[in-house]
Amino acid sequence: MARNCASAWWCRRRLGLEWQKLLLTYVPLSLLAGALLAWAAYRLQRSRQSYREQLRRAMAAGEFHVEYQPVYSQVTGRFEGVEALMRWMRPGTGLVRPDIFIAAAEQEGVIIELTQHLLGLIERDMREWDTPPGFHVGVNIAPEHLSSEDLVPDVRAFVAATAARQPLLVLEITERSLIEDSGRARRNIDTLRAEGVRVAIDDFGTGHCSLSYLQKFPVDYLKIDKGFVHAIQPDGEEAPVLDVIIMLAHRLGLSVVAEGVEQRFQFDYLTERGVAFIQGYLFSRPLRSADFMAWYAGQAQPVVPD
Ligand code: G
Ligand code: G
Ligand code: MN
Repeated sequence: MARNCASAWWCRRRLGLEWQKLLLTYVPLSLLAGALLAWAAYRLQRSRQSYREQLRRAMAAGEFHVEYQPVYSQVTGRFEGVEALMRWMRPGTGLVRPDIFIAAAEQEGVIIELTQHLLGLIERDMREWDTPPGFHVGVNIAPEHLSSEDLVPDVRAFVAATAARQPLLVLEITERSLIEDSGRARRNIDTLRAEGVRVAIDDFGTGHCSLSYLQKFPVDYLKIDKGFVHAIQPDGEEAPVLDVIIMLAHRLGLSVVAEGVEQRFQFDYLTERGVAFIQGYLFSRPLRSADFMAWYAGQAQPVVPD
């Protein structure tokens, strides 16, 4: 090196310039690498954070809201209730599908907490409503909650908190709840029905066949899954499985709620067969509380869909 350097001073200066060049190239690069590493570590930690913690954090952060889908009574020609459907708007991700986060909450043992959170959100929303006494409010209850010690106090707290509106609470339970019951679910249902709460079997016909359970369990409504409604043909051809379910429900003294009704011909088919309640996009999608209130205010007169 000494041979290339004209003087010691020049040599030192050359060396300094080399270092400067190195620093200018590698410092930003290493900073970038560090940032990337930190981001990767954050992502890893977030994905390792259990779903349970993520759900709890989301509840605390207020990321859940409720949408309400109106239910039409063909007996009165009015909207006599809603089904409450939970929604998770996750920052950075968007809307998480409820079947995914509900299933995760069930697996991770937080479905009871999540449903308690839901009940609190409904209570808050209902303070703004002006629905008449007896307005149906359907809430989906998971099997674990139904057969827990929490259900009766949770429901009583909800009824007390919404006493100003006097809603008729409808617990929507699945066929799975009936099959897995060890006795407590039945006792909970008996207790709550005696206090004026009603029970609906949700998504009927999609789970395991529970005809024998239907006879043993005291329930009030049977909600026909939208799959059967979508089997109705526009030409009026018969849908035999649907017809049998409707007849069975009526023989058992249950009112029928049809879900997923999108078309007028489906509405006609169902009402001709005495289906009392209709829910679906034909009338309305699930709406946020404020949108539901505005929509409901416009429904003062009985309606018949075109
Ligand atoms: O609204 P929709 O597609 O988005 O709901 C999908 C499924 O998630 C439905 O089967 C519905 O029963 C279920 N679901 C929606 N909200 C709740 C809730 O609050 N609790 C439970 N247990 N299920 C819910
Ligand atoms: O709890 P349950 O599985 O019944 O929830 C009802 C589901 O059906 C929700 O996911 C809701 O968004 C959806 N839904 C409501 N009305 C309609 C409809 O008219 N058509 C279809 N395809 N889905 C509907
Ligand atoms: Mn439901």
